[in-house]
Amino acid sequence: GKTVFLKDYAPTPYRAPHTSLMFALHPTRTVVRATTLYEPVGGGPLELAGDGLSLMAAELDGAPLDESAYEATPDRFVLKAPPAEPFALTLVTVVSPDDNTELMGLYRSNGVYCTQCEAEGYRRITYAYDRPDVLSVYDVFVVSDAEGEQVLLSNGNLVDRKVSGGRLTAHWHDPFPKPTYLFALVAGDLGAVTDEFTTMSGRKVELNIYVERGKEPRATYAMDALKRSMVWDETRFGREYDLDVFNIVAVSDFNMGAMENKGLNVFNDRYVLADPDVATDQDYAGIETVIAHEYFHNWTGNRITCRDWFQLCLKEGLTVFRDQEFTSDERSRGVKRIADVRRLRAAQFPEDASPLRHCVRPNRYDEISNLYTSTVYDKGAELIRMIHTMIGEPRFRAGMDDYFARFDGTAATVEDFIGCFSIPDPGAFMRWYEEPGTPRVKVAEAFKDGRYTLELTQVPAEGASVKPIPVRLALLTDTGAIDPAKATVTGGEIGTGHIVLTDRVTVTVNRLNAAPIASVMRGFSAPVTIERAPDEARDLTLIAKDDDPFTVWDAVQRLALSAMQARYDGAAIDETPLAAALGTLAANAGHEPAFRALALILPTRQALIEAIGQNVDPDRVDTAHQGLGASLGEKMRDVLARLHGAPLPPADDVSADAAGQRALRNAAMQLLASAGDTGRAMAQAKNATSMTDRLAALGALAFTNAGEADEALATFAREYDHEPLVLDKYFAMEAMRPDAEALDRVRRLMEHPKFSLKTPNRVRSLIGAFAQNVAAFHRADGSGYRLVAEVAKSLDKSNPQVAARLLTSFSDVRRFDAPRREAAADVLADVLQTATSSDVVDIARRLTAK
Ligand code: B3K
Ligand code: ZN
Repeated sequence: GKTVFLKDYAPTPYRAPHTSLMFALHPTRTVVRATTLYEPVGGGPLELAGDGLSLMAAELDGAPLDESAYEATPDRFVLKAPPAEPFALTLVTVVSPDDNTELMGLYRSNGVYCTQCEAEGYRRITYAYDRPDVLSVYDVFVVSDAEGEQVLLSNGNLVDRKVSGGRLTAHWHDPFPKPTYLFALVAGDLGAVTDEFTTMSGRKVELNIYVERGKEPRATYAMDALKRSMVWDETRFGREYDLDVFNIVAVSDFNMGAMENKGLNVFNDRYVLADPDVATDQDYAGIETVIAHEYFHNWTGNRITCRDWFQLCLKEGLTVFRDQEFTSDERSRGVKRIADVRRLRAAQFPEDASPLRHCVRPNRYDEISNLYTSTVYDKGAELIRMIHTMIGEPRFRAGMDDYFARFDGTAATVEDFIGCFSIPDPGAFMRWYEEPGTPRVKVAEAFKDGRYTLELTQVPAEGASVKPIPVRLALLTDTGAIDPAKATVTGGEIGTGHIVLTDRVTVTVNRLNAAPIASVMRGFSAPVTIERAPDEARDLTLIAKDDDPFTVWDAVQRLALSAMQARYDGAAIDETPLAAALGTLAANAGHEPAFRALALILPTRQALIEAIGQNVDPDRVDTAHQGLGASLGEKMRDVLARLHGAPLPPADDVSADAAGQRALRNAAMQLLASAGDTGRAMAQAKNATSMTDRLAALGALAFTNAGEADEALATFAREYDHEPLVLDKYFAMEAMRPDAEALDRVRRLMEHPKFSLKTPNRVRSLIGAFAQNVAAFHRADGSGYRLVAEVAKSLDKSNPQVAARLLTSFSDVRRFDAPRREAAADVLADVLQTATSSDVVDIARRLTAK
């Protein structure tokens, strides 16, 4: 691969206003006849991208091209001297879907033909300007000679479907110009759930979700989520769907979650299929989110796309923000915010501090597939959220309306987007996009002679500059929050409900009887680390009195994390006050069950590792984590037992409320199991009526190393041997068990008849989960590193994207001690030396760079 730089961006010398594709489908010899209309803008040679292609024929305006007129290699097609007037270039290529193990371009999953083109998969189908700023109207003819009922799909509206000469042809027309990465085709024998939606202007849209035959009943929740997404985008953003039909197809072999191809979304089936027997509440929530996310891309991504891949966050960060808002409106805003912060802290903050760190809008890349990161998606969404916080919903909505009005039908940039919003200092705000790293905000407080001062200081990440940080703040007293009008603020811009911090802000309040309690960064108003002197009394007060779900939860996290860290340091502190506060919070029926459940979940091992910072001993991390669980479980035994004894909602009630009730019961069960009370988990593992409860019970046994775990898991595996998505849960749980056998167990499971390196879901569930098992992956002898590297090396040949993703687990090795760092460095050096894919080489190179 070659490094691509943002500064080198230049438009193409030809436009491609129309593309006509004809696919004669065949498992190993699919013939693709592509006719593209090119219009000169600048002129000169027409240089198109390919990837492993073989050209069968080339025609210009319908006449065969002389071989001297062009140059064709697997990776490139050049028409040396194109006509000065618009011309039609026809290129015929042959591809083999069955041999496509990379799952990019045209491949088959369980016998179903499907495509994945983002970011650069289209060039594995035919030669093209395979870049997002070249927009084309497509006509696609899908031809199949297979027997039986064949579903033949592409983007847009169906023009015609007919049988002639024993062959079935479907003609699709997509009137909306789109880049190659949004092209899709699906063909095969599939079942469907069908519904209808009437848009706000009264147009009827046919909705179909295609799944493996027999699994149709499992697609009804996805359909419901789709219709709610369509309503929400109309209400919240005024955005209406624009084609006559919206199709979703679920496939079992897919590199990521799902893909927003225009009018034809293709999904990893784990984000479509659900019923309470096989899917957990978390799975339902995941389906709702991903269905919404891909649907929302129709406007943010498809109608307005990206000028180049450096602008990826323009569609991804914005669309994540939109799906977060959807979930907040549909479920609980407070709970959703906490869930998103957990994810950001667990994935993005570590990434932003690792050798893989990059800007939300990077200015260079070696392999675009490796830029689909938590930084682009989740931090990208945080940047949008800060704009929203700073200008408020009405002005945010006006900015979005302006963005849609001005850029519909174009390929835009981050600057185009930012220019639509009336933020105070857009130039300063752009630094959030252009500099990596997590800023820190230091909080210092003083109280003397009735005068309270709060000082906020920004400490930029290494090498980065000061940025505008919206800080939502409340000063709590016994008689309520202090009226902001009574406070004096210096050094920062005051907005509605927030202060914009640049270098330093001081908030002063006079004539007070006692120091207020500062609730800082309410709603997690910016993606920063908050640095505050430890103060147990303050955090206990916040837990008891604050009314912002995030700051309450964060106070719990702070106390639990310092207790855990004290254990790690061998200096356990008195955990009674924390247990008491947590018990009261968890039992408080005035809070939503889902929120109380989140409060009962201990900070992750990852959080402890980050807090320790360097020379981490993974075994002590495990001991500290389990020790705190045992201690809190013991101290809160009565409350927890009552919570676990609460009435169970019906298994088929998958609403957010019911899910919250189950989550609370199960969080209580988990802590009780940590304290040695595994009896209830055993009973629940046997008698559970939902997968949520079943899996929670198994987890309580497995994650506390209960003696009963082996047998309970074996029973589970036998029972669900024919349910791939459940088997994935089984593999993941075995891989995550924090006992000494984890590595051997994973090696054994790699020989399991149902394990396969060909299915990304399976690889992620066994090997990806193993890499999250702190003590096992970071074994002192390096055997955990070798296992993951071995798998990555073998996937480097067959599916480089999945291989590269696995390798990113190595990015926090630098937190561990020298022998581990050296063991990992050896393993990575070997990977770098033997790897052939640009995906793996790029990650290995960055991880080993000095
Ligand atoms: N846009 C796709 C991700 C494509 C990843 C390509 N390697 C899914 C999404 O973000 O909606
Ligand atoms: Zn997306």
